[in-house]
Amino acid sequence: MLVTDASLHVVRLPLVHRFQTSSHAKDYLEHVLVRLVDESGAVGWGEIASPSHPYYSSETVDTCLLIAERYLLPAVIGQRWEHPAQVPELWSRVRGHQFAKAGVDMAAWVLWAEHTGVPLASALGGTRGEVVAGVSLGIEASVDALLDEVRRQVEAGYPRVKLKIAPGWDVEPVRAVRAEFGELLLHVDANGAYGEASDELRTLRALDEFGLTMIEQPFAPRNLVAHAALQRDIATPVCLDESIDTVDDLRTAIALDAGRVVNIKVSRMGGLGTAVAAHDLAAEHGLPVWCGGMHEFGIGRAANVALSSLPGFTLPSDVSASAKYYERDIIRPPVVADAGVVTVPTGAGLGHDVDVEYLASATINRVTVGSQ
Ligand code: OSB
Ligand code: MG
Repeated sequence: MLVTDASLHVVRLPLVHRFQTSSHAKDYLEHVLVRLVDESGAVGWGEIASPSHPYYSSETVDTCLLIAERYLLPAVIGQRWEHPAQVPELWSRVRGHQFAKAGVDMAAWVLWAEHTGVPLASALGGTRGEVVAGVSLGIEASVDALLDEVRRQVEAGYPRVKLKIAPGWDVEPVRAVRAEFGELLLHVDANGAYGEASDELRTLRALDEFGLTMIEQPFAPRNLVAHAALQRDIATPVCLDESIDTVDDLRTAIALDAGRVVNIKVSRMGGLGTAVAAHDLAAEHGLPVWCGGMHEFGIGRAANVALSSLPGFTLPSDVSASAKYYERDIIRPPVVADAGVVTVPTGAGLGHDVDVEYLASATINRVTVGSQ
């Protein structure tokens, strides 16, 4: 394939429910959509799902736009490739910037899968026709408000709920949710908000008694040693998210036994090819994985569904229906979940159409890169 033209579209969608994590709160999200056009005029879309602020990773919408425009797209345009796994080699000199890379990589996979006539899931090695979705709930104003939200999601059929925690919002909400929902698959995600002071370690150890499926990213991303020490102390699996940007990070985490579950996020790992490689490595070591989300719009969400169809994704993924986040999504049909189960599309490529008219109306900035 030969990409001749590309554009970057900053799209803003309002969230149906305000989302608060240990670091920030959001009412709307802006993601950068990547449109690649090949010499025959075929189009492939990808999504850069970076948050606007550098609180989850060091990237932002602005840095992604800059890196994609100045380095990634110029590296791809005019270069012939046979398979999307070759595309990251074109920008191998660019260090880091995983979110920006992930969106361009995804567009290349979608372009190739559509051109070749295979579903994205099969192109990635997916084997499952359905994937199980879980929901991720932010920090709420009160325990009662959280219980209402959990009830709403359980009634919608989701079999797994993840709760964001932070110092001061941890044991009490978890105890309350566990008391009302004894059987629910429940896990917590701290986004690195805990330190190694003895009171914070005590709190994390106290979470061991609630039968959680995992405690996700309690400590700072590079602090693998603290994760390994906590994992030695508790029976609940520690899950790594922000700590794993590359397959090498995963090898290090496995060597240190720093976690017994891996959250594989396409965005954080720089693309679909790396996510598949991480899945394969985890499977070799018997580590269960699940696909994490970044509140993706439909394009990134559909790619997460495709990835989650690989056999090692044995835990529910963050691929809840578009409607949990957005009144109207930019793909048709939107991603839908039936009793917490999402059907993997069987059509070529993404398996959804991009709603270009709605996308245009929600676009706040557009940059063109290419030969014309
Ligand atoms: O840590 O998984 C996270 C959203 C933004 C930043 C970090 C995270 C999240 C989520 C989103 O939990 C879950 C989803 O997309 O459904
Ligand atoms: Mg997380």
